[in-house]
Amino acid sequence: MKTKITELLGIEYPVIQGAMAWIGDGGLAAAVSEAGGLGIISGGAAPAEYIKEQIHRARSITKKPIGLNIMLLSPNADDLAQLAIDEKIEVITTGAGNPGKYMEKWKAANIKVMPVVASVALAKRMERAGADAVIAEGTESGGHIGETTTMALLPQVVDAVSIPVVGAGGCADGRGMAAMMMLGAEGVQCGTIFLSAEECPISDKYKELILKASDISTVVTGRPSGHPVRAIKTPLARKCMQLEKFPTDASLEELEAATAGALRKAVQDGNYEEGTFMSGQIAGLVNEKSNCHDIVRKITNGAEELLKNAASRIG
Ligand code: TUI
Repeated sequence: MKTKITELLGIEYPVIQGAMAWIGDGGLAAAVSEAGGLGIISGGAAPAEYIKEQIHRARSITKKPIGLNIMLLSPNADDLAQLAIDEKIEVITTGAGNPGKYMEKWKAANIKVMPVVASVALAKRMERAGADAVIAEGTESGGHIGETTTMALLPQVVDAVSIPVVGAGGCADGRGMAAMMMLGAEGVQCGTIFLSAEECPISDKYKELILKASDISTVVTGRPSGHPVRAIKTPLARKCMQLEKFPTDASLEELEAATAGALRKAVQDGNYEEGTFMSGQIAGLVNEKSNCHDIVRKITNGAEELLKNAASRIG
């Protein structure tokens, strides 16, 4: 499948694995890249030394391009920004902020840069700053999110910039990919579907919650703190919802204490009571265990068939 994104990144299928903190390690990223998509090692809040190990791990598994996501709220963002250059990472994606201050040195190092944006304004700013593409991420996504849906955001970003746009938020199969391409996307970024991959290093409990999820299983918490996060409705998410109803200094402090380290508790320990199990709204469509190769093929084959036969829908 050839699009502006496969050409730009030198990959076979325009399917990018969404960054997932504590989850997107060298093993998962290498499996997605080896399948012909683009695997993304997820910096999260991890120290540079750990991420360097994951890059080396991925390089030992695949010769194909690998991406690194830099979560801009991380205290280690500066270190990871330099690590990507030192380790000759092919592609950088960013999240949760504006990576403008790093753009010049990344471009000088010949790295392809694709910031994740949740608004038209940031997409335009990123194009002016020299981004090679943008990833327009709708509020259907898991983790830290913006306010606008993929259906509304994607075509508006496509109209606002001249660089290629990748769609994200709500895509787990060929229908989602075909829909995003009809809205003008040159590729898709998927996170939640990769939680069902055997190469994905999450606890059994996390996997079970995703496979059992329905259309209404996720909730958004964290709005009062300015960092809304979508995750499965578990005991901790319910507690956050309760505390957020009447935000006070004391309840916000309690929230911060309860959510600190909660993603790690979900990913590594499978702690149902105290974990934050980040997930997109499309989890209801993720019903079986799979692997990265089959996931990438199923999404792209499905989209290809739908797009090729699209004319017959109105015949
Ligand atoms: O970044 C993400 N998803 C994430 S980051 C993350 S780790 C985290 N956990 C708890 C709280 C905060 C972070 C988990 N999931 N997606 C990309 C994304 N970027 N979504 C929204 C944004 C965003 C929001 C505001 C980007 C820029 C922005 O404003 C920047 C500016 O200066 O205008």
